[in-house]
Amino acid sequence: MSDDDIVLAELPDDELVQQMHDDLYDGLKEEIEESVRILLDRKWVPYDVLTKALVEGMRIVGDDFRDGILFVPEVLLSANAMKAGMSILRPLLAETGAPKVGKMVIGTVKGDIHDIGKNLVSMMMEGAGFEVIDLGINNPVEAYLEAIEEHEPDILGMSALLTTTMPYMKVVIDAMKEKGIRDDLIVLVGGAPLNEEFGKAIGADAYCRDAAVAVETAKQLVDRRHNRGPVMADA
Ligand code: B1M
Repeated sequence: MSDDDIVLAELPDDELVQQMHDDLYDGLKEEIEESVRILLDRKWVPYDVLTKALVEGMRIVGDDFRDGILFVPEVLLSANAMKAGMSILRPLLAETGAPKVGKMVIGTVKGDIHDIGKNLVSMMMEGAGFEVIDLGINNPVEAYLEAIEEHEPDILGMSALLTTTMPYMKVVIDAMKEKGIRDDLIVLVGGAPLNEEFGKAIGADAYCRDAAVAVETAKQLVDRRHNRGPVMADA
């Protein structure tokens, strides 16, 4: 059977998810949108559609990009298909009647245009009840500082996917220190080439391996801050 003959709605769940990995690989935006809707109609929870179908599919794309099997134009198509799927899930993941638990400004650093992971973190944070101000990609230090001043967030999140752009996170943190505002907020960093050691070395509060860890870490650190109370003077 050729790909044209496949009726997505007739595939059982496991084959449909497999087909989504293939469609993501081939950058087939409309097929991805249709499959996301089918899984939702079958009562899949949005988080499972996101992680099992989309993120896993993008992991396969990433491996073949690394190995020189896929190239930038193809990966761009995959990224577009991924984003189309994510945009259906976004409102569902953000659907929470809970009061806002905190505010986060997030952006990808200067020189870096990768935004899928950052968008995922934004979606999951919104879903967990945070208000998120997303600065997009390629952000110079000034953009972060202006957003901090304007929005007074509890958290600053930075994303970098390139070994050449990750050091820029330190530029931002150092600028915050210079302005005397570093300790006013929690700084979380993430992105595939980072690790915990790097996060510590640049003076971030935490490195977040993935979006779920970002949510957990954000909740814990915001809680800790709120419970800290006023600092008592020595009696
Ligand atoms: Co690029 N790219 N890319 N790319 N790309 C990588 C990152 C690379 C690892 C591929 C490879 O060679 N294996 C490699 C970097 C090598 C390195 O520096 N170590 C690379 C390269 C080299 C490049 C170019 C230089 C290629 C070229 O032009 N020759 C170029 C650079 C452009 C630039 O930024 N200036 C480039 C371009 C592109 C595309 C435009 C084609 C496209 C981006 C499209 C887009 O984002 N809109 C693209 C893509 C898609 C990738 C891969 C294949 C996939 C990234 C992705 O979306 N992953 C990637 C390979 C890989 O990572 N395996 C690759 C899925 C996403 C869900 O995961 O982003 O890791 P991730 O996010 C996770 C966590 O990291 C974490 O949570 C997220 C969700 O769980 N996280 C955070 C991320 N940000 C966070 C922020 C937080 C917390 C957690 O704040 C609190």
